[in-house]
Amino acid sequence: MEREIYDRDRAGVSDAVLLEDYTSDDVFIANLQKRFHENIIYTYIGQVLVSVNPYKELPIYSEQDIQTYRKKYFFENPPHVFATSDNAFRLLIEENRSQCILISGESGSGKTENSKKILQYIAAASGHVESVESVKDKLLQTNPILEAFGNAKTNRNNNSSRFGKYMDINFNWQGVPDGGDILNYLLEKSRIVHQNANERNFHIFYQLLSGGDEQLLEKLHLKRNFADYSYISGGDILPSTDKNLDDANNFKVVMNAMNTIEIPKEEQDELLDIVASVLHLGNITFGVGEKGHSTVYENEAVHAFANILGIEFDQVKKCLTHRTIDAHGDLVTSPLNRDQSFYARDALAKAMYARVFDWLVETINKSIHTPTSTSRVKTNHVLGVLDIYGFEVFETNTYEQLCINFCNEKLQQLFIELTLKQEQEEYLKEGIEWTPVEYFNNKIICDLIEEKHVGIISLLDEECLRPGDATDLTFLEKMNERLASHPHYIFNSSRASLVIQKLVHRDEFQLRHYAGDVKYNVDGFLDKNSDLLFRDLKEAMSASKNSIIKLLFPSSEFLLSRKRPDTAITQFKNSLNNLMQILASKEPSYIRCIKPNQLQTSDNFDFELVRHQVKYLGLMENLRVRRAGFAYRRTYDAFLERYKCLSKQTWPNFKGNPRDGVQIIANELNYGADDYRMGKTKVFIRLPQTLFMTEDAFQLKKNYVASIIQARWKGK
Ligand code: AOV
Ligand code: MG
Repeated sequence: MEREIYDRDRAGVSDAVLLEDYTSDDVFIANLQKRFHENIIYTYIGQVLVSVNPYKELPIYSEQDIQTYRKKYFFENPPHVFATSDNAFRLLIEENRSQCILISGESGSGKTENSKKILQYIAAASGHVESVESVKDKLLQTNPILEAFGNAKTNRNNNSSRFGKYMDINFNWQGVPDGGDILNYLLEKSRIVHQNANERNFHIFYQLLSGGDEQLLEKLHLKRNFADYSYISGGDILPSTDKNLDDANNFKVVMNAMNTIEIPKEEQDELLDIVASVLHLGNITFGVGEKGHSTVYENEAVHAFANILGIEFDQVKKCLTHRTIDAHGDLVTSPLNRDQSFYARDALAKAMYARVFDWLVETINKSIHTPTSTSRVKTNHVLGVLDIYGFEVFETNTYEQLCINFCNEKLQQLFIELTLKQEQEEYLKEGIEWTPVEYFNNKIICDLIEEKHVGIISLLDEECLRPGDATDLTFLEKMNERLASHPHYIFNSSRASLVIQKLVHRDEFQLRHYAGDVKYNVDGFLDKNSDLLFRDLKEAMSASKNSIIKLLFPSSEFLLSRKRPDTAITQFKNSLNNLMQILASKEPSYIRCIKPNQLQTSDNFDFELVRHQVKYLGLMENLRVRRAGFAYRRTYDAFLERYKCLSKQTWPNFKGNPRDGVQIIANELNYGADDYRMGKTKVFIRLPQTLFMTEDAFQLKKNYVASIIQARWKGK
């Protein structure tokens, strides 16, 4: 029998469900390691795909590979992201069930690369229809633009996505992609004004300076030297050989992508004006004038900033050194001190960039929206791909990690809802006897964070809105008081045990997340959550001649006395809950990505580092649940259709009840009594071996029949 593509056990086992000892993480990881060293990066846990980043180009993503996985069942080929893509694609097209693929894993584990492969697969597998080729191009070209503006070099990943992304791909009735829609989450905007050692700001700044031609740079009053700009010279400015950091070339790629997306030339120009103006803004500095009030140094940067954005020079100076408050209809202006001016400047830079990023996503969406978007809602022809930050535990964790880890709690909750609960319900519906699996339901942690009036988010918002002396520490005190008895909330107090007193500092609290304990330092929580931008800055921006900036800072924002906008974390919570609703309406597939080492090098598998991730991704729990249940199930009709050739009684057509036909095949192949169950409409198979054995018999038969036919032809 041909074993080229059928070689599932070349190294280790292709499905961890097959491991003898499925409770040991050592065994599980050793299997991943063995495969990794054979350049086999994909492994299943049932239908969950585990992917280990190879940190080198492997010849496994060609057009030929796409064809290998096209219209094949999971178990016919070795594990691959193309198999996951094909499975989702076919359930969507053939069974009209809308799908989503959820990709998670820590920074640098390969989420974004896998998400691109899914898109590549869908674009190639969905056939070539002239009228939609441009839509496919557009969908593919959204990546370089969003990466230029939303990705950066970090210590963990040279091309780290600093935002979460959910993308819907829409299909027309022929099963061809005809549009899409992107939702973005929580751009890490603090990066605009500060980068850690060896990290960089968002790629676009370096790309513009390296790739823009002389004329463009002159128009934008820019010099080619990174070190001249304070917002991008704090971290790493050394040239690199990584293609992700080939700034000059990537600038061309981005500008081409903008043309493909059909962003008009004038808007492209205005967009680059804004990028340049942020660089200039970072070079505006302040001195101390009369009475300790802040004054703007009149350097080139202030002029360039005012000039490029088309704002009066005096207004720029004034908005950076004053603050106006609306006191019940009376506008009261007071001068800022030097520190406050720097704060205002940085707040403006972050607001400008974050709003422009949102604008960019919206502009891309307009370009890729399906023309008949109303009819799309009615069909289930949508495949969503979620590429979002995994669980984070650093030396010091703060506001951003709380948001990210909260997001992971919500995804885990969804996983429980969708997979475990549904799984149990299906057994019930099909009348299959089954002992429910014990699993930890993390709803208690989600509630601890988000429950109205009593959760951490509510307490934080309360402190942000409380006038007077609210500080990060009063917020912490409030939590310590209100959440003291919660089993997942740990804090330092004189009554706490010595171990905890030593472990959790006075300015920290610890959460017992589903994936492990994380300590959070409260420093900066109130500030980041309030996300204040002084009125004077908004007013100046709304006066800009740059139409994008004008649009993003509408005068209504400060003229109409509106309700205070939601805090950052509340906005995040709302958008997450919206995402959960979208995902819950779809059938999920999971890709769990693992980073093999911290050095970003190939052929290097750090066992302990992987163990850490296996734990945080909850993979052993995944495996336990899979083993406890029936890994595969198929309707009687579908099973019989494929395997009817395996018994004389069912071949070529079985006239009776399909359930009886399946039973005949199970008997013929000597299925063990415990290997399968017959439900009301489906056959349930416990382990992949049984399925593989069935598939092997099928392949043998197929080859045998083919050889007979061939022999007959030759004989003629
Ligand atoms: P991430 O998306 O999970 O990190 P990426 O997908 O950006 O991680 O992967 C990081 C780098 O690893 C890429 O730039 C590639 O160099 C390499 N890589 C990943 N997957 C593959 C693959 N299948 N084949 C070859 N190289 C690969 V983050 O966005 O930081 O959380 O925020
Ligand atoms: Mg990424």
